[in-house]
Amino acid sequence: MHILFLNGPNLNLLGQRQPEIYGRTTLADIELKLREMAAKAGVSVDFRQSNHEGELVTWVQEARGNASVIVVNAAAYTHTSVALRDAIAAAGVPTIEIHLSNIHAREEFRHRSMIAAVCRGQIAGFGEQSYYLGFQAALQLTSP
Ligand code: CA2
Repeated sequence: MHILFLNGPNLNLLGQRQPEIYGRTTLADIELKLREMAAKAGVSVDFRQSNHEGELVTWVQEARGNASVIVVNAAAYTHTSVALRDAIAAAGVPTIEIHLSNIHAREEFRHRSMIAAVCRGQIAGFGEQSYYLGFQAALQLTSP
């Protein structure tokens, strides 16, 4: 079983800017912890970040036949990207949407997710734990 984690724009700044909103943990810290969890569970993970919408779309396309589940924090593209939504819908790979913050408790423009309707579910508001809950959900989706 292979789980693909995708991270959208500016998440490379995690832990370095705006800690009052997004915490002090870096994306590298989260990746390390996920790799430990994956090793214990006997699954493989790929963990990627891009500031470019097209690159994220390409990675979703390439997941078809290669990943069992996608866990995605699309960051700002969550609220804008029809391209990402179409790619997720076309890939046919079960996809879990995650967010560090509770997007529904923030500015109105963050309440709408363009990708929610083509994802299996959404986890939002638990800080870095959203990633670990996303991992657990991915395991559940593929267990018989
Ligand atoms: O809560 C989340 O995980 C978000 O996906 C994060 C996005 C935001 O646009 C979404 O509405 C919700 C922002 C990611 C940028 O992360 C930063 C981290 C540190 C410093 C600056 C940006």
